[in-house]
Amino acid sequence: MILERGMVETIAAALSAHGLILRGGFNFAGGEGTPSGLSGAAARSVLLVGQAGAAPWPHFLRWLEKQSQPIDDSLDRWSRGVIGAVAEKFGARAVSPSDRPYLPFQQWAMQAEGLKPSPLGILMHPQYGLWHAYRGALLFENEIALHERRDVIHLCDTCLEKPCLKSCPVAAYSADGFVHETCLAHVRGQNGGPCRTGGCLDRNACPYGIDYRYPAEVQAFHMAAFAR
Ligand code: B12
Repeated sequence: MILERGMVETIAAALSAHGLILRGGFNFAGGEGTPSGLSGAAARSVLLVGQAGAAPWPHFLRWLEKQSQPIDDSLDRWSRGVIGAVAEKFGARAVSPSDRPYLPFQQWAMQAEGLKPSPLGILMHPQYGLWHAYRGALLFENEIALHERRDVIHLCDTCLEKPCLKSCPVAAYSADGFVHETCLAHVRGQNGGPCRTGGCLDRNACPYGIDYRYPAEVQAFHMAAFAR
């Protein structure tokens, strides 16, 4: 049985009630590395769930305010709850970017939306720039009827200045990749205040997707989780 487009649209509507969006999907070619679906058999397709800008943030905060005790990994917990409920309704298995062993979310996103990595490792989106993320995925044991994927302009190819590689005081991102320890030591240290309160300076230096840039409060939340 094929998962019809109408069903995909219904799933998208259910997610949008929480500020989440469908980030495309694809049918697995099969073979090694194919994750399992709800019954344990190999999944035939995946729909990625994520966010553009900080759209889920007010929904998440409303949920957080109702919790009687502090919650570890609260955004993950909220995402698992919301996406898990949608998965249950539509007969899918929900997975999270934080599940271990890590699932290849960025590779899936490249396949689903035709995105490519920016010099920071974060995928560059033609509209959202670097201000988007993945909160989960729905794995189905049916194939999905999907629109043909359109070619996507990779904005980093036309960006000559590359301010994203020039704004970090400790050059944690360079042509050689991301040096996690250097970034972490700086963010946690005496001079890391601007990163802690306003987010990664390199990411904020990107000229694309400005309208989707996460507010400082949201960036501080993610940075605190990163630096914990
Ligand atoms: C482990 C991890 C990290 C580690 C990377 C350590 C390492 N060198 O491997 C650390 C802790 C450094 C990290 C940091 C960040 N991460 Co991270 N991370 C992950 C995670 C959970 C697993 C990656 C993985 O191993 N996947 C398994 C492999 C098989 O899958 P893959 O698709 O092939 O993985 C690719 C990525 O790992 C990528 N990669 C390797 N190193 C790094 C480093 C960075 C900074 C990024 C963004 C990607 C990246 O290259 C792989 C090859 O394609 C993913 C979620 C996921 N499940 O993929 C998020 C993920 C890649 N991270 C993400 C983000 C946004 C970040 C941050 C920029 C922001 C944040 N969350 O705080 C920070 C950077 C800090 C800063 N300066 O702001 C997003 C990227 C979204 C996007 N738009 O592309 C993801 C997809 C999580 C999400 N919920 O959306 N991350």
